Amino acid sequence: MAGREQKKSGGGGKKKEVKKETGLGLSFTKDENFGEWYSEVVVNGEMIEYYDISGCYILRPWAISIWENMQTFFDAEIKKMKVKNCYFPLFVSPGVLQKEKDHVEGFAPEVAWVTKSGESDLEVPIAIRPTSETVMYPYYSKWIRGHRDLPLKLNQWCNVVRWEFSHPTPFIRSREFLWQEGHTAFSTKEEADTEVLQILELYRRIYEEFLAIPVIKGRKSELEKFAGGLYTTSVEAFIPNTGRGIQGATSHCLGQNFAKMFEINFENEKGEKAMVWQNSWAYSTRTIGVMVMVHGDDKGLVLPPKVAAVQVIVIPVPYKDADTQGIFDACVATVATLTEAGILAEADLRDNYSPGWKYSDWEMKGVPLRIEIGPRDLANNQVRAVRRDNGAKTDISRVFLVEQVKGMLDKIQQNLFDVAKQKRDACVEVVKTWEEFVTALGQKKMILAPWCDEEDVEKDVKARTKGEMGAAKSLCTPFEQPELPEGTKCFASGKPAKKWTYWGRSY
Ligand code: 87F
Repeated sequence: MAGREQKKSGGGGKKKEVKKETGLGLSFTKDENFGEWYSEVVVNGEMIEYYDISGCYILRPWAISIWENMQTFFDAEIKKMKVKNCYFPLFVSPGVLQKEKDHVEGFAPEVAWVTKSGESDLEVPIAIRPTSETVMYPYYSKWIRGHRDLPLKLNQWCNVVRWEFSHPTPFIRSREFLWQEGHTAFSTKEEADTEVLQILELYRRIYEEFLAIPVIKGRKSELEKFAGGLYTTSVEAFIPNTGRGIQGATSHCLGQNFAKMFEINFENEKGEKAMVWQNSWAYSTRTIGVMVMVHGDDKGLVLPPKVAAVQVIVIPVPYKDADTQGIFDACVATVATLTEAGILAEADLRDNYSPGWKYSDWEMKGVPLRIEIGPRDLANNQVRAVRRDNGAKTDISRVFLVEQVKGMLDKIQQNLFDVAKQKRDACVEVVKTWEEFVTALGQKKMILAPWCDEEDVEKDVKARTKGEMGAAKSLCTPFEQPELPEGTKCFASGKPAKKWTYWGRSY
């Protein structure tokens, strides 16, 4: 495998026997060696091909189609909110990047630079955008003059580059990734505050309604927020196998920090000079990685029907001297009927593979529903449907094909969410004391604890939990707060607790 980062395999990395003659099947299990399992699933499921630059991956059509399904939803929703799409350049001049020193400072090592064209050095090196604040905001300053120019709501679908040095993982941590970045400016803080939550709700829907992954909406701590902004909200997911939280998407209120730096001013209704209030928000191809980690199993990918490029795969099961042509015709007719009804269906009519081989192949690719048609099905005017999520087999009369398949796809979508939520909830531990916290952390839990909300205390938690597996940090303070009884103490400092906050190791 060219360019594949070789991980030192630790304990429990036993390779399973691979079916030699077919090359199908995974050699690692999700529970025994999650890291290797993940790498193998994204490659064998045809989402990713490894590339010869570390941290860069080829996104194959199977992955891009999932991205596009989410994009279609999100793009339509933000257009309803009057957000307009645009495109700003990939390159950033060093002057403008440095202008905004404070926020770039911590990120500087991750900025990639172009220093040459051909053999000659560029007069001034040019940065590649890691995010587009410094690219866009000088033009916001130019375009915004009076209150009638507001709100200004722009979004772009693009790639960004962050030259990460920690261990790269397809979709989850890559040096180049795809995202949307929204950048909006308002005359009042109230409008900005409202939009932050509207966008966060769209991110929740992407995860919960499309990817069938439960997330927690909340606010980031002062230490974990985007340092350039006023406050950061996020949706947080959890990966039970690794016991790590993962930030799913962020919606920031930037306040007036960037307006100050970039002089984004306007004349308000009273004719006075005022500064705009800004937001920025993004979700990225990381979403796809979370989906693979949460739903995938030992047979490969498991795709939620709402994002799958193929929802139903129809496979002929010919038998000796049975009516092979009749079976093939029934497969084609089944696909036509489903397609007509708006269901994404395909037939696998390849004659150089056995039905069993095809089953494994489409299971690896995570197609939600398989329809098998054999001689008995043909005789009874029925098909056999097999669910990818739980393996359940049902015989369906071809008379009720469309409604039954639609119903099953809905059930699969719901079941994936329910099972994921059940597993996530089983990993949540409510703790009150430091001892309980440490124990729960050792058990790979996502921990809900009463906290004094002080930055130094979070730093202290990080320091006290430092180790091979990485330190614990706050994930978010959920908007949905359980009752906090009077007199409850902070789990880490013993001071009066202000909020319930989620803690854990994270990606
Ligand atoms: C890496 C290098 C340089 C993250 C970076 O979250 C700068 C940055 O500003 C950087 N990594 N960030 C924060 C990005 C904040 C914000 N940008 C717009 C978002 C949403 C979309």
